[in-house]
Amino acid sequence: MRVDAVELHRLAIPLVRPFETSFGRQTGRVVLLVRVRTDVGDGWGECVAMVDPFYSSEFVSGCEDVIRHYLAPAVLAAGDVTAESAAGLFSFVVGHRMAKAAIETALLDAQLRAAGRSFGSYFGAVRASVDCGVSVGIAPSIAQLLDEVSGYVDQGYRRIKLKIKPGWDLEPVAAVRELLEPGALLQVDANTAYTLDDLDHLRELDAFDLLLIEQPFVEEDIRSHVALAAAISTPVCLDESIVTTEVAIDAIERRATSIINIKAGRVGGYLEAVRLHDACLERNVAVWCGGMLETGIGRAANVALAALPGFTLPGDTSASDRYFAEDLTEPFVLRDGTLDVPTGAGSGVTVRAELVAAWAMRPVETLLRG
Ligand code: NPQ
Ligand code: MG
Repeated sequence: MRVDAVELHRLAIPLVRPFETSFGRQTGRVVLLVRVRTDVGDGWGECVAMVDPFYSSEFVSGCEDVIRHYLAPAVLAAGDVTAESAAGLFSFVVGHRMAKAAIETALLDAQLRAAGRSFGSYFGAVRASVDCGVSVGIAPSIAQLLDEVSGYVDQGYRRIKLKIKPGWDLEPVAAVRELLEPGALLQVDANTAYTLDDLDHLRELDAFDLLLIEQPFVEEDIRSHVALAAAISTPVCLDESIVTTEVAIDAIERRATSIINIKAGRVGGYLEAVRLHDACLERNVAVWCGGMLETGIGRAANVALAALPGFTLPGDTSASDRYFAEDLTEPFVLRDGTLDVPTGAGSGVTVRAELVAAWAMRPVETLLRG
């Protein structure tokens, strides 16, 4: 297809409740959307970067700049573009995977809409619905945490993930484990808040029969994850560290991780996410689909990805109302702890133009051909 324009939309969307992690407290979601306008129709992509570089080095303004000055000009200058050719077109830019993923996803949406094919069909989905978990932020008190978790259990979520940090770990985990039914799926995510000096402390989590502990140490520190995995019985799962399929294979072979959180944005797009899934499946490493507080645009693609055969654990693919009172698309609604994989062409969801306009932080920036 020929890309005639790339649009950058920066939106601010209210959250139903603040979301606190070891790296900070979010009260709203600032999100960058990319729309491509092509000779076969339009496509949308959602950039998962946060407004600040706290989860990863990427952030909204950086992504906008990279798309504006490098990625969009590359796509606009190329005669014939496909989602499959995007990674090659972008390879002259080092890193910036979240920015690359957003524009590649927009291209894939346009291309599949034109072909009448869904993301799920294209990725290789084997399920019509996916098991959903929920990520629960650090709360002001244990009582408030239990209140929030009870609400999610009542809604039917099939797995609870607690955000932890030093000073908020054993106590909340013990309290939630006690609250849940025997055998309920429970896991924790540290977002890099610990160091290997905390090894003896982290070993105490073994008492709670957790599914996994996610990313205790910094992104680049594979060695400490190897040491922890050898010293505790709780499986170690990497999130932030996994930036490509090759890095994942290295981490698996070194036994730094035995379960992987797949986020398409973090690895440069859904095509790479499918490759990563395939590499894990081949090595018998269970994977699950992460979440980045996506609107319905990104959520639709995540749910389609989570329908692949290797996604054997419930993901952070929560319902729209976990984060937003109103979603940018038709809402994703939990049914018996699952979300349906969209079947319509492309992402299968429709972007609500009135909300894109209402939540816009600035005028749309349109990058044109020639
Ligand atoms: C994780 N997500 O798995 C991330 C962290 C995270 C659902 O736990 C704005 C944008 C706020 C992205 C807060 C979940 C965010 C964000 C947390 C990502 O580590
Ligand atoms: Mg995580």
